[in-house]
Amino acid sequence: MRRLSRRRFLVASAALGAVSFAPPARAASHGATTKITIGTRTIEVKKKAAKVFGLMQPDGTHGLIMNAGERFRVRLKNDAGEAALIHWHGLTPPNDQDGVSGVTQPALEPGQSYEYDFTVALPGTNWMHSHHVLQEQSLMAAPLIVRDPKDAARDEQEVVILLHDFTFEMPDRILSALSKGMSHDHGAMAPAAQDPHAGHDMSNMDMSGMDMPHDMSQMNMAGMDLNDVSYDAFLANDRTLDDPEVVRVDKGQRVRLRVINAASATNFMIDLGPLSGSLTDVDGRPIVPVMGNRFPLAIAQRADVRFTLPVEEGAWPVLFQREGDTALTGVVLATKSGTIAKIADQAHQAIGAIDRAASMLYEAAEPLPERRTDRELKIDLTGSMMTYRWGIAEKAAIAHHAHLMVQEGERVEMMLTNRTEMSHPMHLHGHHFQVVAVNGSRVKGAVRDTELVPIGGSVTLAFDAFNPGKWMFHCHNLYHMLSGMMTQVRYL
Ligand SMILES: [Cu+2]
Repeated sequence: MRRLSRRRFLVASAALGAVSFAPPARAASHGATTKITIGTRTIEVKKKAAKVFGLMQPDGTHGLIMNAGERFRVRLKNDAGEAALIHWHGLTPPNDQDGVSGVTQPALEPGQSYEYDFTVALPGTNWMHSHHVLQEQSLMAAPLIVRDPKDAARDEQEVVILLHDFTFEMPDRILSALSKGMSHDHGAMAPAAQDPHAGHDMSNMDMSGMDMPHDMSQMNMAGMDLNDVSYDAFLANDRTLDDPEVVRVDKGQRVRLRVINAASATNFMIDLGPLSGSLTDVDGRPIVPVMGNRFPLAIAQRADVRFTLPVEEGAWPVLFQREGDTALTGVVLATKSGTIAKIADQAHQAIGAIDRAASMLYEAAEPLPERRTDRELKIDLTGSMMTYRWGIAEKAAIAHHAHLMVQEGERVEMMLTNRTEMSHPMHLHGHHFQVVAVNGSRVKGAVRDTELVPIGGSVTLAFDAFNPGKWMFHCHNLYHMLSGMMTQVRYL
């Protein structure tokens, strides 16, 4: 999106209200149609105005909160001023309501609307986001919370946190720089003197002062690449730690965090600081709870973390640290007279790869039923930073980029082997899968919809083919996806 001048910001602000991340007191009433408008809005990032997208209800609610068992009745209107389409990440709708432009529906042209109507059986912390060009990078994403009606009886304060990586750069320039700059062999690359975004020389590691889309500071010398893109800020509910959201809580309050990693290309580590909590759900599905104060959260994944606050006045930051970096974002939970200290937006120490954390060994609380596997797909994740061409290759496939074929009613297992030097958060639309093997060892892993396949590792995902259609299966790093790491699971 374009950078706005201060003057334009003031004009735009007059017309646009701030969105609200606070959950409404009650979920949308059963059966009513909810209007969601794809629009633009202006936020302030590090004291500069930024025009970004939003997914707003008429009352300013960002995204949607509903109850499991209700129908998802939404009228989606496009007022973004450009073609757009929204995917309901974590829901399992009929294929033609999945919101993937060019695959399940044409993108909405400006001024057009679509109606969606299907039953949502399962509760979960989900989200909605553009599945059209690079709009997700410009914050076309919002929470989609499906509450379990049984949880209404819990005395628990819900705190929804949507994370983003933010850049003032145009996303299409980032993508073109990544593909252009990396389109040479390692040794043959020369820095493009005229355009700092056009390319860079891997042999010259001193990038200080240059605004590089490919963040060389994140390169690990061991050949492991944790971050591709330089960002200007990391946002929690649209704000940085210079001016974080302060969530008012009571002493001794029970809290449920619903954390959504809506970043385009950034994995985070959740850091509860002195608090410790119980991770109860990943991608909206329950696991055998894991206690801790640091939990990894890959791109597009969600985490529900529950804890009880101390019985005293105070303020507790909930922080998110960028993988391979010191950068932090977060919100502050504070009692009425809790003193809120200034929080630095950089940690003392960088963290390493989050794919080395134990997330692959979570255990499903509601596993898939036991049954024999009908179809095994052996799939390589391919590509490199050098060429910036990424791919998904099934070993048995005749043609490169062939779709993955399944038959309705089958239990399918996809064994993903990562042949690249980056981890990849792989997302299957329309289904939940279970992690059933890690590096060849069988596990009773989490049921979820996005799994981080580690560098040099393999992960096997099982799912039941109950939902016919053409379903996207892709890396949720936006730049990897648009550089080839996407295919479809198609029903024969
Ligand atoms: Cu990827």
